[in-house]
Amino acid sequence: MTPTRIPRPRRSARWAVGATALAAAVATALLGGPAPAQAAADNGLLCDTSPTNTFTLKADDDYIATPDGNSIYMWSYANEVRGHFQFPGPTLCVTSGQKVTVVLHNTLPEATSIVFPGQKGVVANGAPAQPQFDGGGSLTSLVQAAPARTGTVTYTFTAGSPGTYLYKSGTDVSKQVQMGMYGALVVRPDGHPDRVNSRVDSAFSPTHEYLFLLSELDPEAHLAVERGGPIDWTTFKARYFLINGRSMPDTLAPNNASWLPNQPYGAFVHIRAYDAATNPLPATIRYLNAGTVDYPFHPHGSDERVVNQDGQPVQGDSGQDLSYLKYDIDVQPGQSIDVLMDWRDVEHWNELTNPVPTNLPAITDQLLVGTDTWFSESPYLGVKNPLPANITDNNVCGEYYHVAHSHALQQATNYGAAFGGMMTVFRIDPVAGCTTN
Ligand SMILES: [Cu+2]
Repeated sequence: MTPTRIPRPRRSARWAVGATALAAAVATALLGGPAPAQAAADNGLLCDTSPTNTFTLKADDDYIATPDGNSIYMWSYANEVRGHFQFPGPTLCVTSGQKVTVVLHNTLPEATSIVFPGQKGVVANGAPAQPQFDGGGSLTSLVQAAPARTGTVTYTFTAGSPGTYLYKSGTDVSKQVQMGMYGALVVRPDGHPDRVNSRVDSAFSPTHEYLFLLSELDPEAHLAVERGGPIDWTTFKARYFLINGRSMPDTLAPNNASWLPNQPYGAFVHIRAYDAATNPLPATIRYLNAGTVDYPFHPHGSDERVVNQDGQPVQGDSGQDLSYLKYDIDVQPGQSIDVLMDWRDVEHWNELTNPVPTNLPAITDQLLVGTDTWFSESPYLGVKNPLPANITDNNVCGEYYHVAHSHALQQATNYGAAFGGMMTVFRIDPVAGCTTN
């Protein structure tokens, strides 16, 4: 289907009017316009794979868009097979125990490199990957680099313990990582791509796998680099907060949205309520922090089960399950946290509360759109009440929506305007599914 452009706020005031407007904007973004809500293929983790586990990345520059109309100069990676710049870099999916080759072609005006934190025995151009120094003994790079403009370096390693990892620049790290030089590496258990790690109880629904690669940027730093100058770190202040390279509401747009050509990865989560018979497997969300501060991420309405951290299962010495339910997923710089998430107790809700009476609020609490009264009261997972006349109903099949965002609310902004930034939406379809889309 052809994606519909999500309406964008043109001025911050639209985002400063509180939760009602946010809910309206979310619903409009998800359901407004002629296109139906997103199909499963439009969201979830997109993997770059290779039958030989060989990836060729081009370090390059281009621009990204922010929801408030800004255009920001970036450095990042293109998968040279596709040949298109993207931010963040391609998500590389490999299998634990297999040899991985990453060829880096540099087109940037300075040397660059890739480090693979968490991977052991990395080889660069045939030699052990190790820090590089100039003739005076000063560190020039954490690992062998590709020289400026036309350089190439080849890294190989054996994919380690299953989980989620960063790959990122190891050269002039503060600058180049701020400029966008990072991506995710997903290592899958051998023979069980449908598990987070080697444990049977880490199984997830393969069509409900999500990556939340969290980061932030200061456009002034990017402007300085665009003009060929240094970054003034004394005045650095992050203004945009990103999931997979996008800020809310762009996080809701589908993967490969045509209007975000350099930001192919969405962050909209679309699941179905747990049902032992028809939907027994949870979704998985892979949280990964490419920034320099903590991101206390939390979904609304449901805990998530932490099963893997920094590429290691959450278990005891004898293999006993130590996974735990958590509401706030506090992701620290460089850290990865893999969780399982499902939506439970729906049967209970159905018995006791469905259908929820639909009572119109006072006119002053209604959002007026054109000549319609636009009213978004949720039908509460499954049973829709008839709405009064002249009401625009944007709910498709009784599905439920929740925001999920950084609980550090300054990170839920776009250049200071709330709400935006590191925020997305979870959509939960009723147990019976949603035949409308
Ligand atoms: Cu919240």
